[in-house]
Amino acid sequence: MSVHAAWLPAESFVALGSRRVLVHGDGVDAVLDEVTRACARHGGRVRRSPCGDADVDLVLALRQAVPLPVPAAQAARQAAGEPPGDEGFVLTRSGDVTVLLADTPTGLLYGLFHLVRLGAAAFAADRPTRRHRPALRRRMLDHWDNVSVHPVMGQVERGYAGGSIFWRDGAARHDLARIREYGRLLAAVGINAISVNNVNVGPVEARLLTDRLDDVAEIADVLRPYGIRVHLSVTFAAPVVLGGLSSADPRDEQVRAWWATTTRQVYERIGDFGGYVVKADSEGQPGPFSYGRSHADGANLLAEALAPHGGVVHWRAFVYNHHQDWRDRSTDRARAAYDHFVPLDGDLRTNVVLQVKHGPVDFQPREPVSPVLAAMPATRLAMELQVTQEYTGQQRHVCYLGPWWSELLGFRPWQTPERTVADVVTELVAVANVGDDPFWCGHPLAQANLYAFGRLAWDPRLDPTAVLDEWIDLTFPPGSTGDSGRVRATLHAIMDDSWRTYERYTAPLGVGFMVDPLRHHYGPNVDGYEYSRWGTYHFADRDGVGVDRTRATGTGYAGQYPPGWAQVYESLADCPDELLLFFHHVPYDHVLHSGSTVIQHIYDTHFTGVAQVETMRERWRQLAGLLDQALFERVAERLDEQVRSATEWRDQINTYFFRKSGVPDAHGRPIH
Ligand code: GCW
Repeated sequence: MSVHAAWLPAESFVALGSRRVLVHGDGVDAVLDEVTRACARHGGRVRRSPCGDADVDLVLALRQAVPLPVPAAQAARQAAGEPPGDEGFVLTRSGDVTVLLADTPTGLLYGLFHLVRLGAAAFAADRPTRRHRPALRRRMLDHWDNVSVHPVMGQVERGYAGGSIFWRDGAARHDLARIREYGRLLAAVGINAISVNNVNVGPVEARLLTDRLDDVAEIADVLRPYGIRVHLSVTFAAPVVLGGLSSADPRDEQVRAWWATTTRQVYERIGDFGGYVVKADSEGQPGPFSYGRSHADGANLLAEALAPHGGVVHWRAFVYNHHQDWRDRSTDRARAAYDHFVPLDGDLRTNVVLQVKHGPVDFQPREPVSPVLAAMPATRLAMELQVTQEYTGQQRHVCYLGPWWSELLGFRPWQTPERTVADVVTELVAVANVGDDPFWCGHPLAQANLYAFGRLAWDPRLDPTAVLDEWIDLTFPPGSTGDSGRVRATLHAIMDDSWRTYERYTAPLGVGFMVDPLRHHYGPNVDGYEYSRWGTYHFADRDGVGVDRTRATGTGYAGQYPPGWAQVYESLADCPDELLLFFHHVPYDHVLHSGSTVIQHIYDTHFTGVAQVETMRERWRQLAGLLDQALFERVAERLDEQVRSATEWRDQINTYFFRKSGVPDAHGRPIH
């Protein structure tokens, strides 16, 4: 089967491809290529200027390429004001011509994909002038792809979409056509950076930095026209592993010289290389602690090597003790990133980006926002999201994450209206969810998560339901379905609330985990991590459940927030229901704001969650015959699994808590 077109099917280019289009400026090959293909397919005509500008419907022009075609020159005068900038564009009308102006080829390409999203509306006579530019400067995907197949984690760590599009069995795949298609999809949602290998860097992967650099350069060459810069995950021990030095101590002159030389060589090969991504002193990866140095020493070492070339180091804040003793109630994994990094605020070079997971633990479907994001004003921060659905159904469950990310981005750490998380971070990074699966993501509907990530990174204030609507319209355009109105309504009914549905049938009230360690975090295992070394406990006993993270009687984690939230989370009365068990250990008969007790809430949400998944499946089945058959079947098959898995979650969680508490369900439903 050929690779699915995702949100760029040929039909989505009808409005553009049926017009007379003039492209103006140099270095705009990617734009020209899109327009040429669209026009060839839909009967339009493309011209390269200068060629006279009579009889055009659309001009796509670089502003500085003077003389501009007449409609573009007029439009430029009309739309004078703030320049679009490196990645922005202006869309306007000049007489009966639609004009797109940008300062760079990438800006023009982003504008072109905006036109595709607008469809016929881009050519409406009364279209107002609008300027567009991304809110965040870097919008990045981290691939956790291994070059060699890892004996436990496979080709892609936490990958649920087949193999890697870059690597297979220890070598580069050289499937440049596929990488190019990927570049188009990413550019269409505004993603401008990717790292091409796992943050857990094995011996083969380490060599991408040196003797395997050509493989990275090849990917960079293919993605460059799409405005995407390539980054590399490197091992902190590289000077030892690759350079033959006896140490990787950041204060050692030889180590610094090794990084400087190696980095210079990278830039000689890839002039616009983005920089390094580093997971250090985390889950077994080497780091500065081995040499008694701080993470500022470690990050600055790499930043110093990258600085002369304009590169950045993404230094991950995911540092915690993964050999914890469950008997020790004073250590709290949630505290770790703050405890390690906040004291370093101001000590990191300006080309260090501290990459902070959105929550304090590990990409759970519900966690509070990491307090690190509000505590490092002198540091460049990126928030890290997980598009790959490690803890949200592994692309076997429908779980549209747009609403969750939108909540996180809109969180107000100081409770003042002005500053949200989106205003504090300079970047958004996410763990990618694609593989060599024909539908890119295993679950065709998981494409919406990748789409939404890009769109929200471009503009965090977008309404996630509207973003989903965009995705539906592009992916299932009228010509491709039997009844696009019905398809759209059904997809909204299935997906809009699917993240909350997932939350309902999994771990309750923000307590997290309860996933099965043996099945790679898939499916329930309530005590699977309870006596482990990983620091993710729920402490359920016969009287109650939850983690006391208050200052008064618990681990003190609640005190890591600015005063307003610190108080809210500290207080049993004020703590939001959805995070109650993240912050408090409470008895089963504790009454929530919703009016329900904790135990009854657990039963109710688990019964409701499964019923909702059954309804999703039913709704999907009603689309039979209206969609591409292979896509229809793939989703149908995954919904069967979602029903099975959600039922398993419901029964295990309900039974577990019934056995612990002895409290029956108020409605007498079956609990095993
Ligand atoms: O969520 C955990 C995953 C690991 C991952 C780690 C991380 C790449 O289970 O597979 O390792 O997070 O973010 O580094």
